[in-house]
Amino acid sequence: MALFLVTGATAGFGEAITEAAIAAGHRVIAAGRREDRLHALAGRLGEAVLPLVLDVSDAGAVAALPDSLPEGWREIDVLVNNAGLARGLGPAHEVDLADWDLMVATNVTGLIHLTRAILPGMVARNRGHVVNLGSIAGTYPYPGGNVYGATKAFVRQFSLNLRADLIGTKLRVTDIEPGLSGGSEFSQVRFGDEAKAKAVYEGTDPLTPADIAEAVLWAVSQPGRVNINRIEMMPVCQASAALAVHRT
Ligand code: NDP
Ligand code: 8X3
Repeated sequence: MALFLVTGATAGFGEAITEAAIAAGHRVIAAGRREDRLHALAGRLGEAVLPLVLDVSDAGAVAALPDSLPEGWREIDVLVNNAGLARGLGPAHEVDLADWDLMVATNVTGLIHLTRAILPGMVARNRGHVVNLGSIAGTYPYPGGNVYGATKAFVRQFSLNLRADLIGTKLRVTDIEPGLSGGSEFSQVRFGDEAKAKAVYEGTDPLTPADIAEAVLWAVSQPGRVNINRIEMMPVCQASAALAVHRT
C-alpha cells in the first residue's frame, strides 16, 4: 500500500487517479483549490483520502506543505503532478498575457515547486515515484498551442532531467502524455464557454479520465527495477497532422 499525493483531484484526471488508487488499496492526499469537492470526494471514498486545500501556484503554501501534513500522512510514495490548465487557443500575437502567466505559474512553476518540496523526503527514504501530467501538446505543435504546449514540453524535459539527477537512487519518474481527452473540465477551463468546450469532442471517441488513471496506476505498479519514462497516448480517432505549407 502506497501513499499518493494527487494534485488537481477535484475534477477530471486527478479525481479518476484518486479513485483508481483507492480502488487499488492505496491512500491518497487529494489536493486542489475547491474545498467542497475535496470533501465530497473524501466522503465518497472514505478515510483513505485526506482532503488538502492547495493552490500549487502559492509558493509559500507549497514550501510549507511537507511539515504541515498530519502525522501518518508525511511519507509520500507517489507524487502525481496533475494540476494544470490551458487558457485560450488564440494566436501568439493576440493572446491575453495573463493567460500565459497563469499557465506558466500552474503547469511549470507550481509543478517544480511541489516537486522540490516533496523530493528530499523521497530521496532520504530512497523510495518514491514522481508522475507528471504532460501532454501530446508538448511534442506536437498546433495553432494556438503556443504557451500551453511549451509548458508541457517543459514537463517532459523536466521529467527526463529528474531521472538524470536521481540516478543511483531507487526513485522513479514518469511523464504521462495524453492526447484528446473528454470527461474533464479541461476545455471548459480553456474556453470558458460550454458550447465551445462541447464542440471539441463532437464526433470523436476521446480518451477518458479512467484511461489516464489506468496508465498512471500501471506505471506505478511496475517492478521496482522498471522505470516508465513516458507514456504517449492518443485516442484512435486522433493522429498527428501533416506539416502546414502556406502557398501564395
Ligand atoms: P480539469 O480541468 O478537469 O482538472 C484540472 C485540475 O487541476 C482541477 O482539479 C483543478 O482543481 C486543478 N487545478 C488547476 N489549477 C490549480 C492550482 N493552481 N492549484 C491546484 N490545483 C489546480 O483538467 P484535466 O483533468 O483534463 O487535466 C489534468 C491535467 O492533464 C492537466 O495538467 C492538463 O494539462 C493535462 N492534460 C489534459 C488533457 C485533456 O485533454 N483533458 C490532455 C493532456 C494533458 P481546482 O480548480 O479545484 O484547483
Ligand atoms: C491537452 C491535449 O491536444 O488539447 O493537453 O493540447 S490538447
